[in-house]
Amino acid sequence: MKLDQRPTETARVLSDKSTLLKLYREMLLIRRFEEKTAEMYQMAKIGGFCHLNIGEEATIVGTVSALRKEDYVYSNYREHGHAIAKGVDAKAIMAELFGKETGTSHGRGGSMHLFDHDRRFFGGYAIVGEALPLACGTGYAIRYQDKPEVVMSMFGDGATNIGAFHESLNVAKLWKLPVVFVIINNQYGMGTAVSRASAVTELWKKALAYDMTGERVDGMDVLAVRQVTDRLVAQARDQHEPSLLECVTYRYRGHSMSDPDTYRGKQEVTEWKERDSILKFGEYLKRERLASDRDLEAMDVEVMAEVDAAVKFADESPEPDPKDLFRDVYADEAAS
Ligand SMILES: Cc1ncc(C[n+]2csc(CCOP(=O)(O)OP(=O)(O)O)c2C)c(N)n1
Ligand SMILES: [Mg+2]
Repeated sequence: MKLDQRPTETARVLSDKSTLLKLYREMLLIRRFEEKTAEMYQMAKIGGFCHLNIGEEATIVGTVSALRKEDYVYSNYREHGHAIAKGVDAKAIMAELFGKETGTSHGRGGSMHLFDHDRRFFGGYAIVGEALPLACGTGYAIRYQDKPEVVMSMFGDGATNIGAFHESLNVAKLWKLPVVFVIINNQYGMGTAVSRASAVTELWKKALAYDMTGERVDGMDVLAVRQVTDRLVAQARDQHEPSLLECVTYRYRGHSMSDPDTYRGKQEVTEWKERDSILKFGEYLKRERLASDRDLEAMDVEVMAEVDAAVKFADESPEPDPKDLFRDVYADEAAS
């Protein structure tokens, strides 16, 4: 499809009832999954670091839903929702958080290292900015093999101050790599506000240094996010032009499960929650007569059952066998 036909295509997609309800359901699934994850963490079913996506659902679903099955996603350590949006099974994600053999990484990775080759969800990385050069590598492979595929690289505002971010944008533009770089600007990197860490607070402007398309969107509005992402994905696929998209959003909880969250005012958190993306999108669906209160409640019950089933599966799954401790350490062993 030609690039100039895309806006019409997007408009059609965004007025299609089943697509809209699917977007809502995915946002709800991420919310309920993360709430349950917090509960399981507090019950010590999950150990180690654990970062939640609560508040960022519209950004995640608006961006990832614009991709095709054969496209790739590289994420960071706050990635449970990104994996769900890319179609990774909630059961396998919960099992990974529980450290079980049935998890996406056979219980070896945990919360920060989800990975699903078949779904082309390529991690899950603990180091800030670590995955951007890897996304470029995959972008390079796509160009080299002349495939109609796209890579989405997702990271936080804090990552835009890391050297690898700049190196990646430079090489992506120079080599015309089909990569959409997505900044999830949730206003903070751990306890540090964006304005205290970045000389430029409108982060999309960092694209200008590399003569790259830069966009900023309200990351609490799933349809706005999807609309702009559709355009950038088409640009990457059809013209091999990379881009930088800044989604302005918020995380309602602390940086991780162990963050007492003392660096920001309660009022600020309340104000963002009043703009909650799921609430607002639900109101939109009702206003447009695409769903009733009862429809949305029924969907919530269904989603919660899916999350409960994921917990049951994780709970009942076996621990990894100690004899397999060294399996998958080297690539040739993984292949055998
Ligand atoms: C290179 C590196 N430096 C520091 C850290 C410690 N660290 C972990 S998360 C984080 C904050 C990053 O914030 P941001 O990129 O905005 O993502 P968010 O957590 O807000 O989603 C920091 C500094 C790290 N993991 N890697
Ligand atoms: Mg951040």
